[in-house]
Amino acid sequence: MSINKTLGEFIIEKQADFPHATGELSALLSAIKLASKIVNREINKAGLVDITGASGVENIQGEQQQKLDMYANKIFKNALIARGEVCGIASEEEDDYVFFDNKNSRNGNYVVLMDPLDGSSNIDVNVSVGTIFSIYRRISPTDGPVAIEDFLQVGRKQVAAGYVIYGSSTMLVFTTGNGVHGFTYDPSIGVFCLSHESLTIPKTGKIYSINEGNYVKFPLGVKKYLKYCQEDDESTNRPYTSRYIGSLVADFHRNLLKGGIYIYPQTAQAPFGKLRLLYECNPIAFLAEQAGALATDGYHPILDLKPIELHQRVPFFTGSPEMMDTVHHFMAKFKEG
Ligand code: AHM
Ligand code: MG
Repeated sequence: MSINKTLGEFIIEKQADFPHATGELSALLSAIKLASKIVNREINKAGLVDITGASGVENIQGEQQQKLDMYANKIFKNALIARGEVCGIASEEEDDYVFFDNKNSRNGNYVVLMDPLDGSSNIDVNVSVGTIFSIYRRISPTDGPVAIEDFLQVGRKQVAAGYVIYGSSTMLVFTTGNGVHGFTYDPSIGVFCLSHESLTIPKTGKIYSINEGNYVKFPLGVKKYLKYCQEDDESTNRPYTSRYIGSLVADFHRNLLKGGIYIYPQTAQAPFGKLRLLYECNPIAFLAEQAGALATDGYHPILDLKPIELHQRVPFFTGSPEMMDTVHHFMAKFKEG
């Protein structure tokens, strides 16, 4: 039996490739690794103990927080506070950004933005969920408090990003701007092992992922593209297959491995779509581009959008480059308004 490199070993080995190789980013990634193991343990108990279901609390966006949303937020926050490299976080589950105003953390060089448990409404029915994280270097002076500008940096400034998928197996997939690498968790020894080095998305695929229940509200370009996906054409492998889990991390992960496209578009009722630019789209877009995929709002690269507020939403299109070229063609041709 071969023994794979562990995530810890990989991080140390690649430390010199990191944009600022002081060891701080390695320590920060270790904190994320630890928190994800704890969250994984709790998710695995869902159904046995009273940790599923709504907490009775709404987040700032008016959505019901699940008990596990709040638990995961606390675990990731505590793991990051404990290390000292991170001076503050912004989270889908927090109303505002949080300054880690303690001796250990306040001078930290990094901020972390996260969706601690994405797709959490899937937990009650034992479907995959994920954690998404995004790491930036702080731009405010280290002798003062962290500032909103630290969190509203353009996505291209990310120094690392990744996700944990709590699925049939648990995986941590991340990039520091030198490719995308995936590690599968071996629960028997409590270690993430390198299983998918230098992941690249197939240039095209057969899968489209979108919540088709919203079809009548979609922009014309998306409707036309969906019809294109469903038409017969042997030369382009159509009709495509529709696959939608409703858990961004799981839908993206499958498409990354198999080739495909994921779309969460704007509608007349939700002109910016549903997904959050800072906690979901930017980190996934960084991974996507590093894996040879594209990620846009239907027109512009996600990583070039200048954020204007923490909980900002944005239409999200990501996937195999040839499929993305085609959807861009439809979006431009049938642009409304
Ligand atoms: P959440 O952050 O509240 O869990 O919502 C994000 C999730 C994504 O994981 C998923 O892609 C999307 O919401 C599904 O939304 P819908 O049920 O509208 O298709
Ligand atoms: Mg989410």
